[in-house]
Amino acid sequence: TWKGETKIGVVGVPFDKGQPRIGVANGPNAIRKAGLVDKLRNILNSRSKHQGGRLREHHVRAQQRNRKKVPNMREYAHVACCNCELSKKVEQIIREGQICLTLGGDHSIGIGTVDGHIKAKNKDVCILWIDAHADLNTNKTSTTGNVHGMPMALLASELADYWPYLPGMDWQQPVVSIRNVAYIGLRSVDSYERLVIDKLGITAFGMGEVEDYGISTVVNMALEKIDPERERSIHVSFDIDALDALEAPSTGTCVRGGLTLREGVHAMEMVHRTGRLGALDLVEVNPSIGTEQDVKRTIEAAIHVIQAAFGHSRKGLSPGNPTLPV
Ligand code: HAR
Ligand code: MN
Ligand code: MN
Ligand code: MN
Repeated sequence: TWKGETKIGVVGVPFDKGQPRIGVANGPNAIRKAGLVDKLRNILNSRSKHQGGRLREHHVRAQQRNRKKVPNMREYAHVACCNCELSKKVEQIIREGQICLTLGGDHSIGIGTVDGHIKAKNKDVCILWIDAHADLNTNKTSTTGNVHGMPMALLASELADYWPYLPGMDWQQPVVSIRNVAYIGLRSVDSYERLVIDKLGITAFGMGEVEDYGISTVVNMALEKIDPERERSIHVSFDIDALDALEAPSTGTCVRGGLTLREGVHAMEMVHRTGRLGALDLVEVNPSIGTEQDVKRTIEAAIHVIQAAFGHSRKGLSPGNPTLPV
């Protein structure tokens, strides 16, 4: 059920240092330019008599404040600084009673969004990580040193002992139990990531499971695993590369054979219907990759995913003030 007072805080994070390709920092702007905020306001207005004032816009644009280095973590100091600011922003937004929508930026920003969400909700958070990749490397297992392949490993309490001391990241404690995390859409998993998933028994629905069960059953099974009492605040971290390369070509590491937009939208509609979405990240949209058409298609896909999460209905929305023209 929709509560009239639903509020949204939108945070743009033009951050690209978690991966090597130029352009992903322009993701937030490109998504906003395509009309995201108006579309979200329309959804809010159609759901309530109170018009306006329930969507706020924010930006996190952190400057590197130290030169600390960690082996095999590229641009470590940038990642640490940006996420520190982002965590505080997300925490504040959620404490104010808003659902936090974060626009990336690369997926290294998931460190800060999940951390902020957990701090605001005192740990009672479960995570749906919708991605082609598991993002579960440590600096010892990563073959690239790109931190966008590491956020889940930084967040998981079960992996805390596998990290060295991380200077400037003391604010971030690995407080998420991996038992409260489910993956959907995996199809490009490194060998150490697979080892960790199997050893720890992480709930992971790859494209094979989506094929076997269908997206609806997969989402239900995932939520049943990570939120059996149906009481937790849900954090969805949606990497646009979870979608098939044909649906979302403008992203740094696209992989064929992924989710259709229909499946992505359906998953988000189901999350919306729980009434417990606490935060949504939409990351890795890179407007510098591909043709103009590719970029347009990718941004449209991102917007459809976001709209579904906030209650847009493919069945159509009734007007806010329900009077029939006569
Ligand atoms: N697993 C690879 C690495 O660690 C690739 C990471 C891919 N990038 C992402 N993450 N977009 O979801 O470098
Ligand atoms: Mn630098
Ligand atoms: Mn990712
Ligand atoms: Mn990915």
